[in-house]
Amino acid sequence: MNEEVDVPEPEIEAEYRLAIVRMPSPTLAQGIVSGAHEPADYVRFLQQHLSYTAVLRSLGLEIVKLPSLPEYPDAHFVEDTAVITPEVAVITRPGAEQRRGETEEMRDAVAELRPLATIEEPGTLEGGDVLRIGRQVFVGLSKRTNKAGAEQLAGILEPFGYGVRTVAVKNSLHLKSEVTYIGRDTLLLTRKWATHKAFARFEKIVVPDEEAQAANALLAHSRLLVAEGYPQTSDLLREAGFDILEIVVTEPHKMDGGMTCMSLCFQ
Ligand code: CIR
Repeated sequence: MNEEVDVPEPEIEAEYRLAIVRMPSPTLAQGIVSGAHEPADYVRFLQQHLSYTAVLRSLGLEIVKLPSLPEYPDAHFVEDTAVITPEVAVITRPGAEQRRGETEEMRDAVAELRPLATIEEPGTLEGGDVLRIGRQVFVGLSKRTNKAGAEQLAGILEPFGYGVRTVAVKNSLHLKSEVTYIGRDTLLLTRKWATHKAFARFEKIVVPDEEAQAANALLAHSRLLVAEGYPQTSDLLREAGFDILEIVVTEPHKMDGGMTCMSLCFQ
């Protein structure tokens, strides 16, 4: 695993064929929340999830829709359960113990699509901590993802030519809560990450402090899905020439999830 040195130039692809999503469960109000949010509303969540899925479909992605899992109230945040590259699907081992069982439910869905690898104990890893930009992979070491998990991921991906580098994530759920790749060699990120040396070589758009939740955006087919309700961020992106689609995600935000978290998009 590479801690300091730059890894190969990325080959970036965001032309996806498939998106795996999972229907939200009526139990979602029992999901994990970090702060004193108003609880997410199931019906509104469902509407927002359907709109999100419809947008991905309208961009040409085929949607694999998995059923809700009432025993796992956070299971619609499918991103955390697998890391999918063109070569392999890595089934994760969430640091949140109450989410661990979600991965077995994802294993079956991806087994036909890719060779499988698995993060094993004592490793923990959640997909929200994995920022893949072509063959360059940044792994956030957070409360959910530990060094053993990152090392296992590196051991799986490096033989395929990926460079894997860890970055410490403090005071935030996941790396991608703070930093996402939006195409054109550019990162959308919060101010505290803007000067991080790991990301020195990228162009950057820094979200205003009061719009920190807007940093999680999803690039798909040259369109950028961003959270609706963050006008300064949307203006910055439009001014920089990004083709944005604003999506309402008030309910996922109440559960600390966002745009990337609700799908696994891949070729
Ligand atoms: C959790 O705490 O695990 C969920 N409530 C939110 C997960 C969001 N996932 C993501 O950002 N990749």
